[in-house]
Amino acid sequence: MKLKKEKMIEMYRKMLEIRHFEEKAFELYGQNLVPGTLHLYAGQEAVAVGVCSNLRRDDYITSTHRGHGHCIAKGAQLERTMAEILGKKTGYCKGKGGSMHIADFSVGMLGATAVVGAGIPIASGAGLSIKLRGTDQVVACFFGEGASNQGTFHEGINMAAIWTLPVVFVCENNLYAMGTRQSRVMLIENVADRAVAYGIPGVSVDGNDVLAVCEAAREAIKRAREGKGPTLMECKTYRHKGHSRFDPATYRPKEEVEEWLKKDPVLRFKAKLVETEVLTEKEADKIEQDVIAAAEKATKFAMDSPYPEPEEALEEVYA
Ligand SMILES: Cc1ncc(C[n+]2csc(CCOP(=O)(O)OP(=O)(O)O)c2C)c(N)n1
Repeated sequence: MKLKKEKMIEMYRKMLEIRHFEEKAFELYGQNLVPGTLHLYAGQEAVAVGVCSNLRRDDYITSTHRGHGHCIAKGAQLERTMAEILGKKTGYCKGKGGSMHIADFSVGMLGATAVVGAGIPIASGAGLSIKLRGTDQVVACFFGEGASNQGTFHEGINMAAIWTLPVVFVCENNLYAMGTRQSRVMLIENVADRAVAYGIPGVSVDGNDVLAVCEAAREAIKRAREGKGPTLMECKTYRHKGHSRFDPATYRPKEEVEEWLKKDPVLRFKAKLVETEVLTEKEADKIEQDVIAAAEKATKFAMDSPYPEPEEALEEVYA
């Protein structure tokens, strides 16, 4: 696949944005400034960016409890995303959603959800709405391999398959659902193999290679946009940190963690861009410095923003 230089640089910038944004959020969590918890996305950036780089602004995504990376990849602003994580009034959901329930309809981000697997039927519902309205939008639905053992996976994908809905189901297989290793709860290695049960294509890719993810997603999204129905795409990846902020992840062998850290998707893409002379080392570093400054600016915006007033607690809350 031949991508334009500008496109690859943009993808690199987005991956860095997610990484550095999260490092700031992690720091703020340590200072007790983040209400609730925070599920880190570091290590999985190539999935969100590889998929979303093929999407239009009016396409949709659904996300998980690990939601801010998807949100940023789909085009959400760092400022309002950070404000939401800090529970501030200027956040996308006026501080009422936090990291696990963040949504930004203006960029087609239909929402993160704390309920594992809950985004899958929502994605199929959005796909049905596209079909009924007769537009050529598509939906990318992100979820983990743990979620693929939920009933919603079967129901949501089967429905999308029989109704030929324009949905790309993106399983981020990071090997662990909290502390449970995939091999303890699944007898198959590739979640993508489950596609055969629904009569749809299944594809498994290196989820730490943003170009591989981008290429596989491009095919699947093209297929969906042309009205040919859903694809189940599995991206093999790894989270660098524990399940959520305070999980030391001692259930993972040290050697395994070290092996995966060597495959860091951000560093790998940087090396590729330098090696193929898309960027010089110096240009790549300049982009990173700019992104660090943007993450600092977003943090300042969020810190300076007010909390919602107590009397606003029930406003705009659906019941
Ligand atoms: C329906 C439901 N069951 C259990 C939980 C508790 N829980 C939160 S995250 C998680 C693991 C999810 O694993 P996976 O889908 O692989 O996503 P990952 O965390 O690896 O990104 C579990 C079991 C939940 N939030 N919702």
